[in-house]
Amino acid sequence: MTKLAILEFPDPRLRTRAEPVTEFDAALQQLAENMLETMYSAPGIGLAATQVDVHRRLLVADVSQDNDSPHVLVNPQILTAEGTEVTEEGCLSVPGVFDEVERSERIRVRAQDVNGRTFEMDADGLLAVCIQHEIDHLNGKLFVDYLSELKRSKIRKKLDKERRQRAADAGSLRPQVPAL
Ligand code: GNR
Ligand code: NI
Repeated sequence: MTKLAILEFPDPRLRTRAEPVTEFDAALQQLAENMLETMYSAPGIGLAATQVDVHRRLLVADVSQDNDSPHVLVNPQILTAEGTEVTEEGCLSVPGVFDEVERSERIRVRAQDVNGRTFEMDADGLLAVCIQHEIDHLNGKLFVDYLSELKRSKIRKKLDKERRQRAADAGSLRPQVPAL
């Protein structure tokens, strides 16, 4: 098992529209396992392949308290959606940012499992929100796209600043060897 690196906003690769999965092989199974490990260790309740720079239609989710209800959805499609609800969302690709987004309250989803078998599931509450958030990722969309341009530009500046600070910290921590 391997923890994968997560792309961060405004990385343009997060804007890629993922292609359908067509090969249900050992590599896909390995990718799903690695995505679950990456999600659990983050920690997060969902992860789309797009976020780990794999542009295929695959997502994982687990909204349980005990991390014992993993869902793996390949080529997911929302069949029906009902109601609306507003949830405070966050995203592993937009660290430290939380804001309200309106989405459908209940959804019915058709997807394939890692072996290519088609199934349908109903979701509501946080799982419904999470699946909609992850399918957005597969379409190159981020939750911050639902916010105002002003908020988005503030978020971009905040993340840029944090990245610059991290880079500077890493530089000053590097052992300084005397020049020859
Ligand atoms: O961990 C996550 N929490 C979350 C909270 C509210 C709505 C959506 C999410 S998904 C997010 C993980 C993530 O970024 N998935 O793409
Ligand atoms: Ni996300």
